[in-house]
Parts: sequence; structure tokens; C-alpha cells
Amino acid sequence: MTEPLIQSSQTGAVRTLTLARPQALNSFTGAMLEALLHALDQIAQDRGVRCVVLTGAGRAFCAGQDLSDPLVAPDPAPGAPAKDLGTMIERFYTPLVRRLRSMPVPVVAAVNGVAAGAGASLALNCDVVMAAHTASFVQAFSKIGLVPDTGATWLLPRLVGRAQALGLALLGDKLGAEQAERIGLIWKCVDAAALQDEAQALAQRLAAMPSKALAMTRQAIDQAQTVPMEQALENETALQRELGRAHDYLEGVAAFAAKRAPAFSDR
Ligand code: T3D
Repeated sequence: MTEPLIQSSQTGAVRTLTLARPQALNSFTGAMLEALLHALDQIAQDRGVRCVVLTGAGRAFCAGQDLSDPLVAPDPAPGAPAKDLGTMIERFYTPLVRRLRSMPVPVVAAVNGVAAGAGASLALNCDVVMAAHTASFVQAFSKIGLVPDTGATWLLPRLVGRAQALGLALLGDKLGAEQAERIGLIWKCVDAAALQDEAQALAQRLAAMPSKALAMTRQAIDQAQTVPMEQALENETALQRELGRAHDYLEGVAAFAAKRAPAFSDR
């Protein structure tokens, strides 16, 4: 039997998805991207899951596109037709960004090792990025004559500003996790031995929080990146109006008044 390309396990309401091609640094093939999208789609429908952790098997998080995949590997034979990389992006990478950024529950990246190319973008598209101090982030695209993709051109300047974004994207140097935390690329860098426990603890904490409000918080912050303040104020009002009518608000305020832990259930 073939091993799954995405391993899935669950503790309480936290689903952990592990990229599982360690022999190729968990680089993406079409089949693996398809399996990841399928797993995320399934989680989005499953009310028993309230937080997702994404991590990698072995020494890497994800080395981006598998450059030996026949779908994208250039054919050096004279006159051979060029590969249409846009097809791969439209089929897999763009849906992956859209899926992650519209998940009804928070997604935590537990970056256990190198995250390169679309692998770095995968991590940075998650809601909270925690990395082992031995992990690193590489905008590998320029080294092979490509532009940053999978949302990286949108994300990088917003996370670290234009100067750092361009430095990282043009040079393609490895950025260690500690520096990634310092410049605001990621949320937190932790001891490598503690990464999975810390990521699980964070995920359990998020799983106990009001999922619908968390998903709308992501939506509001993302929308606010591209609209004037007046529009952001209107967006906040609309979202607050909707949340004010939802069960979790009732429950949150009742729990606060009763000095007990809330039991949130909205999705
Ligand atoms: O193409 C499209 O569809 C467009 C979309 C593109 C999205 C992208 O992600 S483009 C960027 C693709 N990724 C890269 O360019 C990264 C290439 N890899 C590296 O730069 C380095 O391997 C790393 C910085 C990730 C790690 O370096 P290091 O020194 O820790 O490991 P290594 O020795 O370079 O790699 C170990 C093995 O993994 C090696 O195989 P071997 O020699 O042991 O048989 C290496 O070839 C293999 N490997 C690493 N990355 C990839 C890979 N094999 C296929 N594809 C990879 N991306």
C-alpha cells in the first residue's frame, strides 16, 4: 500500500496535517497538492475540527514545487515545448491560497525545517506561523528564474515592508527562523524540540475560541490591506452586526458574567 502524501491525525478538535514526502523535502507534486486541497476541503465541512496544524515530516517543512515533476520540469530537448507553469498555479497553488484564507477555522503552521518557494508561501498563508529555531525561509524563486508565487508578492511586503520583501525575493537567501521572527515575517520562533508541543498547545487554545469570530477577524484584516479606512470601518460594522446576532457572542458575554469558561460552537 502506498503511504499517504498528507498524513492526518486529530487530538480533540485539532486536526494535524503533515506533508509527507520527506525523501524530497516534502516538495509539492500535483498529487500532493491535490491531497492537501482535498484534506482542507474536508476539514472546512467538519464541525468537529476547530483548528488545523500544518507541518512537515522529516527535516524539512516544504521545499516548494518538486522541480523534477514532469508537469513543470523543463524538457531540455531542442524544440521541446515549454511547460505552462500558469496551468499548475491555476490548478493548485491559487486554489490553495484561497482555501487557506477562507478556512472557517484558524490554521497554524508548525515550520519544522526549511520552507522554500511555494513551501514558504504555504507557511506564510497560515494564520499563525510558529517555527523551530533551526527552521528557515527561502524565497527560492529568483534562483530558478521565476517570480515569487502562491501569494508571496502580496504577503511579503505586507508582512515585512518593501525593503525587506525585495531583499528576500531578489536574493533568495536563507532566512533563519530567529531573524524571521525579528523582522515580523512569522509569529514566533521556538526551541526545535518544543515545536510540535507548542504548536499543539496553541492550536488547542485557538480551538476553544470562537471560530466564526476568528475567521471573520482574518477576513477583516485581509480586506483592510487593500481598502481605505472608511471602507474598513464599514466592513467592521457589517461583521460586528453579524457576530452580534450569533450564539458565540451570547455565550461569551454570559460566560464572562458568570466567571466561567465559555463553550463556543459557531462556525
Ligand atoms: O513550477 C511551477 O509550477 C511554478 C510554481 C513554483 C512554486 C515554487 O515553489 S518554485 C521554487 C521551487 N523550489 C526551489 O527552488 C527550492 C529548491 N531547493 C533548494 O533550494 C534546497 O534544496 C533547499 C534550500 C530547500 C534545502 O537545501 P538543503 O541544502 O537543506 O538540501 P539539498 O541538499 O539542497 O536537498 C536535499 C534533496 O532534496 C536533494 O536531493 P538529493 O541530491 O539528495 O537526491 C534535492 O535535490 C532535493 N530537493 C530539494 N528541493 C527540491 C528537491 N527535489 C525536487 N524539488 C525540489 N524543490
